[in-house]
Amino acid sequence: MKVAIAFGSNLGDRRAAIAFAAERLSPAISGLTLSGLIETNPEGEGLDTQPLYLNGVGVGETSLDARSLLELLLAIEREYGRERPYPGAPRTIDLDLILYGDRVIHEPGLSVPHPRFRNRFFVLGPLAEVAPDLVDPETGLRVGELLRKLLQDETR
Ligand code: PH2
Ligand code: MG
Ligand code: MG
Repeated sequence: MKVAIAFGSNLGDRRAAIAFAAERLSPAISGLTLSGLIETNPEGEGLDTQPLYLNGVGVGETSLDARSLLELLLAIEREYGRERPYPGAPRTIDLDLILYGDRVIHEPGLSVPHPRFRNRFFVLGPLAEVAPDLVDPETGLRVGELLRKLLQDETR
């Protein structure tokens, strides 16, 4: 299955954290292609005083099922020592499953497509760089189109 995973870090050595995660993921995701990394303002209620994020997206093929892939993402976060003192806290590494092929899954703890990815430049920007033609199964739109829409909405 073709998958897209978002990487984010806004605490500690951000670049090293993302490199570590990509390294750990690569055995499970063949042909893992990592986008360029962009520095972004923290988005979300009350998060605007936090340090800047470094964000990127990786795409590739996996034979893991969605739940196993999610477990792997959480295991890598734990291995890197991510702490979760409160929701939205600054984090050394955040790995989010954005797309799992054309599958739509909304279960406790596992939601793909990621419910907010269409509104997040820090996901769509890097994703459009490495996989502009991936289709969002919930809207039928390609990633490139979603990005164009987001940018249009923001400049209106
Ligand atoms: N992640 C969040 C909340 N806000 N903002 C940016 N710029 N980048 C992120 O990765 C991010 C965020 C929740 O995971
Ligand atoms: Mg996140
Ligand atoms: Mg997360």
